[in-house]
Amino acid sequence: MNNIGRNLVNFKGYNFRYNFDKARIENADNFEIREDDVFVITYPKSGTIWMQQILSLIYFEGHRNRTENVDTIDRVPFFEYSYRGTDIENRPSPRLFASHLPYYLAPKGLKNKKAKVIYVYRNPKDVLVSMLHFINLINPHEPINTIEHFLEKFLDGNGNYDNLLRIPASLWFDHIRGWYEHRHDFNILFQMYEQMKKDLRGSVLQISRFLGKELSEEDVDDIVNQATFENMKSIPQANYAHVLSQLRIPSHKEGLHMRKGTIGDWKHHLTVAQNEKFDRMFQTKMKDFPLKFIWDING
Ligand code: PPS
Repeated sequence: MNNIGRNLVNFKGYNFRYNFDKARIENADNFEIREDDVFVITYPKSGTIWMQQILSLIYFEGHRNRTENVDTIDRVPFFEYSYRGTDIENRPSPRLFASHLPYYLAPKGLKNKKAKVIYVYRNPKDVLVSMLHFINLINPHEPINTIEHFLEKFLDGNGNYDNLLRIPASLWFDHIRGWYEHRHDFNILFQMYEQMKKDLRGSVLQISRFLGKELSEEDVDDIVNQATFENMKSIPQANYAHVLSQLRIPSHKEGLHMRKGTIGDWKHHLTVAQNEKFDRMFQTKMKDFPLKFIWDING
């Protein structure tokens, strides 16, 4: 029996997994931010692991040329979850972090605008489908969530996720709007998942420019090569395989985090009526929102 699907804890308006580091969130404003810290911020299922891998490859030569056998999660640990007991405070610089936190829970020091934030976003229909699969896989003993039920919850204007669904997050609309509307408080790059999928090389160059990292052509080739879905799926250090075994998730579920990695899988799951319902809510909630979304592979 694994623990990953256990109850959520709602704390300060956000649904954390039961094992979140409460003290860290309570004291986030006192967490000392260094100028060269980098935070990858995502709503779950939007490309977190992918960006963790890209940052590891950009920052660590040993990761790039595969001479070091360090898991990506140890290079870019979560801020609010301590899966591996990493002492994130005292790690040597540059410190890289991953986090699903909403903007209002982020450490205040990030607003000094020197440390960098990369916000990865993905079209929310694919986020929904990815999350539904994930939740049903990690909670094998629970009744399976149907897409109808899940859709209703995903679109729930109050953000009242019930515990059965176990979504370790708040409302998708609030998460992205919150970060975007407060973007001027941060030194932040908004990076679209679909753009990375369509042009990984261009995206790597954009990300490294933002980070002020100069890379040779050869470095970029290595990064792009090791950040493809197929390669990440086959590299245990890159795909959380060790974390899953630590959490006692059976090995056949190792595809859990690396499922399909495509754009537009929602088309295989949402009915026309469900899609229209989604679109109605999207139009209401995202009215006047300037970031564009790519909904299918030809988009
Ligand atoms: S989590 O659990 O919140 O950290 O999940 P997250 O990493 O944010 O999202 C998982 C989805 O990202 C896909 N993924 C990728 N897509 C394309 N290329 C690469 N390299 C890649 N790495 C991860 C992963 O397959 C999940 O999406 P789905 O749609 O479920 O396949």
